[in-house]
Amino acid sequence: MPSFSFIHAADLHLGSPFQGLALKDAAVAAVFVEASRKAFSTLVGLAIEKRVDFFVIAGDVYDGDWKDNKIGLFFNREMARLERAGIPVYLLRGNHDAASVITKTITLPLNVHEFPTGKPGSVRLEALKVALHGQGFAERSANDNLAITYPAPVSGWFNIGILHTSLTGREPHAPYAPCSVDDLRSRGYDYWALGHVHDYEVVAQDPLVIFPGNLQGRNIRERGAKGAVLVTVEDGRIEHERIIVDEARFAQVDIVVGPEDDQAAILRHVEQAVQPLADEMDGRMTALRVRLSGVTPLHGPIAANRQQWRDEVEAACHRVHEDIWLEKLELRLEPPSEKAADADGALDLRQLLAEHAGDADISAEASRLINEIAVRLPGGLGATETPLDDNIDTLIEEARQLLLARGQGAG
Ligand SMILES: [Mn+2]
Repeated sequence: MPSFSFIHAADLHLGSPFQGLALKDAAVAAVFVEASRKAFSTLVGLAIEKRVDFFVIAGDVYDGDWKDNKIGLFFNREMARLERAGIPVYLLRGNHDAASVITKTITLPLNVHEFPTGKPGSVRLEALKVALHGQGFAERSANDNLAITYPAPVSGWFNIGILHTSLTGREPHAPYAPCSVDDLRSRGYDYWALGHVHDYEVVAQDPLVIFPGNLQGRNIRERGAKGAVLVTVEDGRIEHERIIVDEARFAQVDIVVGPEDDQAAILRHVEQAVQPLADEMDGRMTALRVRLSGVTPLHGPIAANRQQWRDEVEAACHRVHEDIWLEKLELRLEPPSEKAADADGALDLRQLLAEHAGDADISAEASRLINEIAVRLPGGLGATETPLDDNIDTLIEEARQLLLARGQGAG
């Protein structure tokens, strides 16, 4: 069997809105806005440099329908770079760029092969003895098990299955094209190039089943290094290696504040917690969420002076590295318990709030209100799956903190 190598990427989400809303600095925000495209250009450059034999994209090239042709023009330009380098591209549509979702088109170069959406299709690369099998999404939701309808392997060849799927479920990703690893195994292929899940994961070894994750984190839920996978096959032996291409990064540190910590001590904790990030960011701009938890008498003053504390925490980050920017200061602090403070029968706000923590009705009502507000926000934010950069529990917790701080102030 001939030796060859290929890139396995997925979930480019070109055109995705940037969700680091708390990043106030326009120059910093601009880096993140451009990051998804830069990351893809970097990957294309590496594919050319490493002279890979072909390039696979397992769905969600686009985040959704294009506002205009800008995104299509960008993708065409990158595909044309690969064409001039003699590298064919095999891709399919995922839930975000399903055939029914994307209404605009730009003619792509002839090196780009798209798998059909109605049924699985196969491509044979005679010279390499490689067969690729794939089926794209016709609609945004694909509820059928697509994998089990994939064709039998080409005997004696290296067979690659390409599929956009959540497998048996990968929270918080929507359950599309559900299937088990055994379903994949039943096809008798050598490699499964999956897409949809945004975290890198080697799901199985025999055969290799891999989610490369997305190329670039787009919000605080997509933290850490991002990239694609370089697969090399030599004498029938498969090696795989992560290729990190993200341009900017999201990260989070959790800091537990002690009751005796004053402001200077808390900021020192921040600097200590941030140092390891600075050591591994490797020139990338980092948007950092700092979460403060623990019991402190400063609970009230911090919540009441949130902006000042936010800026002090960002200043502490900059003392460690000039390119670490605060995405958000998340407060989960608790005041020290006040014994018998409410013995006179006054409303115990804290206890009342604690009783309703995690209440499903409150979550549902909050979700409804947020969605109502989100669709009125400018910039098309309401069109995305998650209008705010936080989950409901975090938002409710913040509301609770604010209420408690005000309650303290009034008392
Ligand atoms: Mn997807």
